[in-house]
Amino acid sequence: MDREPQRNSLDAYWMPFTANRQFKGNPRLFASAEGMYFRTTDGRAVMDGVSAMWCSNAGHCRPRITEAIRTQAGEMDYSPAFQIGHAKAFELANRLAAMMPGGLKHVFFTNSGSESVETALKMAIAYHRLRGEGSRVRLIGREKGYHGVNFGGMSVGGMVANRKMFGTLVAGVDHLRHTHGDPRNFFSKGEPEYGAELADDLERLVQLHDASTIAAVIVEPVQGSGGVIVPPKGYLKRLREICDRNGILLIFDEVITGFGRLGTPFASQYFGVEPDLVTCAKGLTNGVIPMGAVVAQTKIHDAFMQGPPNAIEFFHGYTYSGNPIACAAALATLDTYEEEGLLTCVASLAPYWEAALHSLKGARNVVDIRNIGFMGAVELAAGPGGPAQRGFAAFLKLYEAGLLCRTTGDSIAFAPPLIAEKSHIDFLADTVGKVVNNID
Ligand code: PXG
Repeated sequence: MDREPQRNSLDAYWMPFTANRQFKGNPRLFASAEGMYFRTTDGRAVMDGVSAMWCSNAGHCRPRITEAIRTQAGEMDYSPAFQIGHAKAFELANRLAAMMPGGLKHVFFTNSGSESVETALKMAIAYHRLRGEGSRVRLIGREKGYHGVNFGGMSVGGMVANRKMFGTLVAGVDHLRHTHGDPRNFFSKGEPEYGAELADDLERLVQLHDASTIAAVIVEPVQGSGGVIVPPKGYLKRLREICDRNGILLIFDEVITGFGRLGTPFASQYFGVEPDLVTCAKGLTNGVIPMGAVVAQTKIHDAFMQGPPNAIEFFHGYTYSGNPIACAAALATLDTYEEEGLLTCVASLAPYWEAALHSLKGARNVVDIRNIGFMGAVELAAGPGGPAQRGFAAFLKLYEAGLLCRTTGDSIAFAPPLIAEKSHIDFLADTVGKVVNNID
């Protein structure tokens, strides 16, 4: 049954990353979802242009996943995460490791992208210490990066609004410059030409601090929340080389880019760059049940496996690490991806997606368009009311027009479910064109 909360009952729920007062004055409520569409409480269909929040990669209410959750809930609802195991957690770890390149073979479960990031940062620092390089404690992130909202991720993150209210953050963190905004790269299709040398910022930080103090660099292979910022050609390879030369671990935060978003299982395969640690979440369970994971290179895992056999090797974990219902959902999600070829299908439709998005060049106030795989952003010039006003207006008008997107500042971001067909892409581009042309 669809239930619409009374106006006067909206107050208690303090909504995350939401303009609460605006929302509560004019609520947007979804009641159900299927495939490419949500349905609102007043019965309108809204096409999902952003996999809900970059997570519903296989589309909504996929029967296999729903059924797996139902069955698991009836069979074993919960099992302790520490010192006890259950079969599905091991099966899932094996399946996930098999999807990864090279030596990324060991999986640690979390419940979100934010927790995956904290876990990876802790692994990196502890790894160096275990190898007798305890001075390597510095962490390097990147401007405009998003690594979740916990203290470590917030500290290495580079989105100003997410950081400025929360004090001094974690000490010993530095940032590479972001790669956005070179006018020569505006309207690039896929990876932009210019800016690989921005990776050399890491060399400068090595000069400044000395390599012996730096534990790890964390980057999103493609910055998602920052507004779909695609790395310049050669940038990630260069970062890898600098890390290698200086004994610094490279962490890819694949919370958004994982699970087929670029037409390969992970972005690491797309760019041909193998990191030391990969963080993921979202698409791991198709967004249905909270779950994340960190996948570590064997050398990192093995460095922990020392000391007396009864000793706990890594003092870290969550009550819900490897939760049985989450594992069941993830296994059914991976089955769905495999059966339908969803981890690679984007490769064939990406050119169509690219052309559709770039057809919006010339629409009102559009100053840049970026795309890669099934990700894309249409950036509008800031309006007279200041930054982000026009972006938010676009979000609201697109929603009214039956299309869900996300906005960051004045960039409208898209990441359709991987099941999207040409007709969905056409609707998306058509709707964006009409809406944007009607925003002052
Ligand atoms: N890393 C990356 C790269 C992310 O994109 C997180 C970590 C944190 O994940 P959790 O599960 O803790 O939220 C994210 C999350 C948006 C948007 O539209 C992006 C995220 C979440 C919600 C909205 O930009 N990314």
